[in-house]
Amino acid sequence: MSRLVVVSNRIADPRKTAAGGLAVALADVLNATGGLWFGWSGKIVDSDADDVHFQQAGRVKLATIDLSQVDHDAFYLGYSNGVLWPVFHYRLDLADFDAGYINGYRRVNQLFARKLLPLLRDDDIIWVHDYHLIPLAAELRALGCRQRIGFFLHIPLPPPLMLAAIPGHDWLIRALFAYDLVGFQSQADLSHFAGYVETEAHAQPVEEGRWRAFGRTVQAGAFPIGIDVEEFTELSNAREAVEMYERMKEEYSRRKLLVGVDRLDYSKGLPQRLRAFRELLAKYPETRGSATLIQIASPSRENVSAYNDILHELESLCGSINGNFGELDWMPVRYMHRTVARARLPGLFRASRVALVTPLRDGMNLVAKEFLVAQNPEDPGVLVLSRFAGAAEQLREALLVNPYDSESTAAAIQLALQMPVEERRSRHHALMETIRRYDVHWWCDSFLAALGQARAEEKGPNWLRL
Ligand code: ADQ
Repeated sequence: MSRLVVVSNRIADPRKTAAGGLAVALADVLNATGGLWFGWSGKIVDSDADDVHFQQAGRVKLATIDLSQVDHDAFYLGYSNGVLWPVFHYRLDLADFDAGYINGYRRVNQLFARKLLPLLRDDDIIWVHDYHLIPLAAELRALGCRQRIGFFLHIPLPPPLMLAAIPGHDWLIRALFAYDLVGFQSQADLSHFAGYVETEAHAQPVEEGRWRAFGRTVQAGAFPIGIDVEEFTELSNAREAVEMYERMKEEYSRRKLLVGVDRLDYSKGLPQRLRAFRELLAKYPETRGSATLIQIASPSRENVSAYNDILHELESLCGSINGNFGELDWMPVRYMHRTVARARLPGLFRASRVALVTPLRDGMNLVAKEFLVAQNPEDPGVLVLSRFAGAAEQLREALLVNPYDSESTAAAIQLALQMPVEERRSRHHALMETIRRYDVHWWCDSFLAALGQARAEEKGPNWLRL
């Protein structure tokens, strides 16, 4: 069995619960093959970053490099989170196309390639993750790397014309052709890829899921990411989650709880969600005094300016809803700008009648799946899910909403609050079948199986030019 090498911007010690489902899932296959996980250490150093730091986590070797301040600012804050993140989430208005960022982005990808190459063995299989590292395979190939390399994009891919707004978009997409397999979260993303390469790069579809352009052929497919159902079920039954559940049930015994758990990010549709909740209170008076929304938004990328704007907008919306609708003995919204320990999340989910997962755009959204797994199947809560989350392609029995439309979202929330237990059970049952079938192990196995079969093609050095 070939050794698996995973490359991502950040890495996690797979043995720790806080690492979450993805790290746990990758740990299984990394462990089985005595694998290597390579990424940024999270440290910024004064001088040029040179050393690779090693750590052993069970059978898995963790290898990290540091970044200089200049590289970090251009690569991470500038290009990855100031250009790719907003554009890929359809927010051209928030993108900062400062020309310098792309050079930093390329420089750090070259650094990753230079530092990774000597650690590779001939029969390794390399799996690169996410938008920070799109050109990594091209940089590795330029150094002579011949191993099989797959790429998975965790965030959405926007429609062709929106992609075309990125200066250097042709270079970026061309870089994807250095991979043997490119995976997306949804059919929508895959169709945007096909649309882009066929219209902008005049690619020829060679056969199902394969395109030829730039003198290269690449395979692409949709591999919707799942969660580790067993791990999350165990977490739900563990002491911390049970205590959390009991505490919430006692505290809110007279109310119906609605829950939102997100990173604080403009893609998550938080202001729109609060406006829909305000609409619910205004339009359905019976919800006043009885419905409480707990919104947790964990701090994220605080040194990117668009994130501060959303923070202030949220605080002001919560304040005005509580000010206008609150009573001495009832606060409609409880908003917390912090992270909840992963071990307590399932307790919060289980105590909630409704989850509001209403991003404006999301690659997948794992909170939607975690909420469902945490429910009591006999008396489950209802998922209100944005049709613009990748998860909506799979979770058809959720109440799908358009988060831009606060009136219809409010109506869906009201439906969720009133839904009889039989309907809640049957929807939950159907959703759980999908979540179990397409769990994170299915995702991992099917991606790696497809990568194993993807016809590797000679990609000689120097075919990628900026
Ligand atoms: P994220 O944008 O971070 O991930 P998401 O999938 O919702 O989004 O969450 C990932 C994990 O973070 C989940 O396990 C969730 O429980 C946890 N989490 C989120 N908010 C939290 C909070 N406030 N406190 C504690 N834990 C929190 C990116 C893409 C997604 C895609 C994932 C995986 O943007 O679309 O689903 O990668 O591919």
